[in-house]
Amino acid sequence: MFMTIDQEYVVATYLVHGHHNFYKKAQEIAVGLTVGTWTDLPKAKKEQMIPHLGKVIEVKVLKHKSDESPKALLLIGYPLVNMNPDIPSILTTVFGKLSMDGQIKLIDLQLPDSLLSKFPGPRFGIDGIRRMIGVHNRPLLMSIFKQCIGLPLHELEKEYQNQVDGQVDLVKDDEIFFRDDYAPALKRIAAFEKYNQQKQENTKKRVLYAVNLTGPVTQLVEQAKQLSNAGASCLLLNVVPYGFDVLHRIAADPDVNIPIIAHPAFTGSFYPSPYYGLSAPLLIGKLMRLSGADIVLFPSPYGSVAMPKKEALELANLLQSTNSIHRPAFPTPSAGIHPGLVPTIIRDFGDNIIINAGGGIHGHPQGTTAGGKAFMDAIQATNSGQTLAQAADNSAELRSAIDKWGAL
Ligand code: 1AE
Repeated sequence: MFMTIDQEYVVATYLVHGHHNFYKKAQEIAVGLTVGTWTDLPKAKKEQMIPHLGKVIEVKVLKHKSDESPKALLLIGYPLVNMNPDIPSILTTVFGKLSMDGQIKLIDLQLPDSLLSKFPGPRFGIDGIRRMIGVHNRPLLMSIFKQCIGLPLHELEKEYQNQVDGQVDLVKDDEIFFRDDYAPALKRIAAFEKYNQQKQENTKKRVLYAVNLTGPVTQLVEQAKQLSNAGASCLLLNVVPYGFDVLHRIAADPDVNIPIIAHPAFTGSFYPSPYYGLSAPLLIGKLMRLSGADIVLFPSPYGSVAMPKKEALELANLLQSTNSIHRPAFPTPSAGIHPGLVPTIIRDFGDNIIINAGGGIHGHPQGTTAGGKAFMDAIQATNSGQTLAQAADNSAELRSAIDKWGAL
């Protein structure tokens, strides 16, 4: 769809609605977001500005129905010399003021390799996380703490054990767990990692616990180092509220030697409109991986907070695809996931994913541990070519889950 990237430019693709002269609009963007004005400049100033001037690469007018407004894709190149190698300067250059200029949506960004290589990308990625956990031949299973706030450590510890006993591979804090006064992060890490070690002796599988990273942004890198030094096995970050650059700096820090899970909190403020904001594949796929997320959550096409399937698949592909610069990150389709959805998720996204559930584990009729087991039985069955109905004949936990939530 897109032309080959020019080494000297960041190329932004926009979807624009409602203009009568898309070529003029493209030219205004290319000049307006780089050197400001062109035709009025004296000759000497023009020469000085040439390296900084944006250029229109392509204008593709799209077909539209008679009752719709005209639309087009505009591809604009922005000189690398105008930006720093960080997401804030790139986003402000290509979509700062422009994001407020009528019906325009940023669909994609193509960065040349020279710029891509200045971003950390995932430190562990899919292979690194599989090696840490010791599971290579099936999707991983992650459980979300669904009740955290206000609970004392001993109750969370019990809840943690219930999840791990259900055979899950990872357990993550809920993203809203900020006020952990009764069970501070360092104490949770100590208690949960101790249980992980006990379990590992029997199962030979390591479970990762993702602790929610919170606090003032100026302290988050230090905080991440402290949690990592204290034995945390994984970090959870609400990337968009804190900022992509926070993820970048944590992922790039050699002292934070643990994987990072990116939560998509707040991204719904940007991607759902066809007219405004950023596309979900760019925001939750490309930018998260670039900035250093090893695991990226996003709404699946089937659950309670659904994302259109085409976008979810494109997003997952941007995380998983191999390139010579950054490791692949784990796609984690989430929200409203229950065991009956497992075959569909694996059919659509493949098995290099993490299946992630909160309510679909804790809401199991026989409790959290049975909830985890029902998922794992569904995963194992799908992986070995069995239907859920066949597997449920040998798994009371899976049978109960299907009776409660059905199967897609
Ligand atoms: C897309 C984010 C999903 C999430 O954060 C979450 O907590 C899901 O919970 P359940 O599985 O829908 O209960």
